Amino acid sequence: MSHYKSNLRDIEFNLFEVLGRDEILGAGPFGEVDSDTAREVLAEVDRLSREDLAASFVDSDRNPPVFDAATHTAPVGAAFKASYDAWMASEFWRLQIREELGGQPAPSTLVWAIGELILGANAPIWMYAAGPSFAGVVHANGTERDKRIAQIMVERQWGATMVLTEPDAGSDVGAGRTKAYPQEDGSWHIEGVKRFITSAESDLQENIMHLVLARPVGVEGAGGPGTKGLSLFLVPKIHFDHETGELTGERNGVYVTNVEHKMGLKISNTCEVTFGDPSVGGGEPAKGWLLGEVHNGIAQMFQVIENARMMVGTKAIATLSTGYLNALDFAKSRVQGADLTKSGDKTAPRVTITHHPDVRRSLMVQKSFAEAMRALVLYTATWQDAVMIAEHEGRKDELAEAVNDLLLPIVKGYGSERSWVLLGTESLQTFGGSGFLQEYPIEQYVRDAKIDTLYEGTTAIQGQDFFFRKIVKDQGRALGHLAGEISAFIESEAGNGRLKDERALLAKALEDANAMVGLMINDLMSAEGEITNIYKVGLNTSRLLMALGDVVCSWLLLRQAEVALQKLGGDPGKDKAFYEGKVAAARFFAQYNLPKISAELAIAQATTLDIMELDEDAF
Ligand code: ST9
Ligand code: FAD
Repeated sequence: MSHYKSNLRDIEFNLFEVLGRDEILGAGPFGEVDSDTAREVLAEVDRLSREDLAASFVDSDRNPPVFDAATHTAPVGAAFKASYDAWMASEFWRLQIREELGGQPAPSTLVWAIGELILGANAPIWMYAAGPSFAGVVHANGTERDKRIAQIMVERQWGATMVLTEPDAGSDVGAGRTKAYPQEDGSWHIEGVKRFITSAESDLQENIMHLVLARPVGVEGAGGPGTKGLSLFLVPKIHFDHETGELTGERNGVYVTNVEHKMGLKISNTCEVTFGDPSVGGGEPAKGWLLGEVHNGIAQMFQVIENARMMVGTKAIATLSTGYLNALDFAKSRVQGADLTKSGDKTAPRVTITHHPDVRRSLMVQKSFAEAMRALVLYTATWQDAVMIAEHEGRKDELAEAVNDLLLPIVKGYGSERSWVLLGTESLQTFGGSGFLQEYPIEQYVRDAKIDTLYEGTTAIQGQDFFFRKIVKDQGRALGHLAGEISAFIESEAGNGRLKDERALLAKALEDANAMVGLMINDLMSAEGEITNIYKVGLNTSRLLMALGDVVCSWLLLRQAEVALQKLGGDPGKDKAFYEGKVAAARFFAQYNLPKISAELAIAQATTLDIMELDEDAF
């Protein structure tokens, strides 16, 4: 048995009993993937994840790749390679790929359901295997030349990277200094050093395509300051024939010059990459090709980033889910202490720790958050399904695009923060001292999940993106729509009287969260007169992200409870305990989390500029 404990029953409950995905499967853009196929795929990916992919999880941590500075290589090791090969051989990765690139498109909801299984079992497999998905962005934005390159990337299953970060340009991508010089043959020479680049080296693929942000030099109308002056270049590790895809064997001047030693996720190579340095490798120039022959790098890169932010949130949530299920198993068998009602009797029988109120509280915290955030991922993906269906029908679903955009920082920022914290404070804690040991997977989960609050934009960046871009710039349209859906649920008879108290809690929480948005918009407007008032907004952006995350998650769980109550009213058969668990989790989440939003509002209302005015020496 591997470390990974999946929850396929809950995934299927979301997809088919709550989100009605049967209705879109087997039709429109998803003609080749009907409901039965989707269920078969889920069952097989579930097995594959628990067995073949999870098999190398521990070895990948204990035997991480070793960087060889002489050859600029960092091979991943046989155990991980076997897991990676098993995933690629399954061909299920094609469900994320456009048809014209050899894919068999499935709804995003199914893709992220599968994503949870892979990411929970062994996340770096998904990352190293992302080359064909990157090819989708190359294809969508490319010239005929680039479209052919995209096909080659899929046909030959190359790896790919997203190359933004530099030593002095992390959150502030626009501070990047890597340059691109135009060449007479239409190519570009890239010069600079990037750092922290995921999957920039391994022995898993014959070639790696780097998608690099660099600032063009000497080109009118391009290369200015900030992110808008960045362009996106396709820079292969090894040169190849752009028609046939055959490697020429000629090395491009892009070399990995270091691989970081990390707290976790060690098999995922995090690389310093040096471009066009005459003293590195064979001193070759780093040749690149401008994607789409247009200088629109940051917007093109954000197509990758949006997908990667969804991936990071899903990874974190998947880890919390398996963390919880491991903790639950342990708690059911660990005998310690007497039942609290018999604590005065020193001869009372010892009980399993699931009998202790504080352990029950902790298990329900884990269960309710893991299931709420799974619902959040899959609900977000329903908006992506709508975007895909609209595209297929030759229209644009602007509402679906905007609501998806609004939800992404919640998936990434809220999802990673809640998961990382709960894995430590609850899942690991359930094991007592044993949780600290490498004998159990939780300590690795904690180490592997911490990165999720950091990369793809830290939580602070997610909070700012959420408020300034997804609420203010959008003029509150997507938020208004979402709040409208939640209000409709509150005012409905959902639960037939049995969710009345929880709907009242949700109503108050929504009101408080709306008041927080209003307060921050007032602070923002007042900054036109007194610029430092914008600090008040900045002091509350992460708070708002977390508060609205709680509201949305509670609403999604209560929707699930409504469905579960209906099922319990009939003959639930063997699913009785499952549905009772759904109702219990929804009630618990609302009762234990929503009242705290009033306190968060009070804190936001009391925001002053005190800490902004404090001298740095006083910290
Ligand atoms: C990283 C990788 O950390 C970690 C794991 C890698 C694993 C890789 C493998 C898996 C990936 C799979 C991907 C496959 C791809 C498949 C695709 C399939 C379809 N939304 O506000 P402004 C744009 S990588 C959309 O002025 P600043 C927009 O064009 C490193 N677009 O920003 C905008 O123009 P406009 C990750 C957005 O002040 C323009 O940017 N690093 C969004 O100049 C300028 O916007 C980070 O994430 C958005 N939310 O720059 C950096 N936001 O307004 C974090 C901006 O005209 N830092 N744009 O539309 C930030 O995000 C900063 O806020 C900043 C600020 C850089 C955007
Ligand atoms: P900084 O930007 O220096 O941030 C330091 C702290 O200051 C953070 O707490 C941050 O929230 C805060 N902060 C910074 N600016 C602001 C602000 N304006 N407002 C409020 N708070 C702020 N990058 C790639 O391009 N490609 C990759 O494949 C990739 N993979 C990675 C893999 C790993 C394992 C790691 C560790 C990083 C990876 N990154 C990658 C880089 C990653 O995206 C950055 O580390 C991240 O964006 C943060 O940048 P930074 O580390 O420079 O921190």
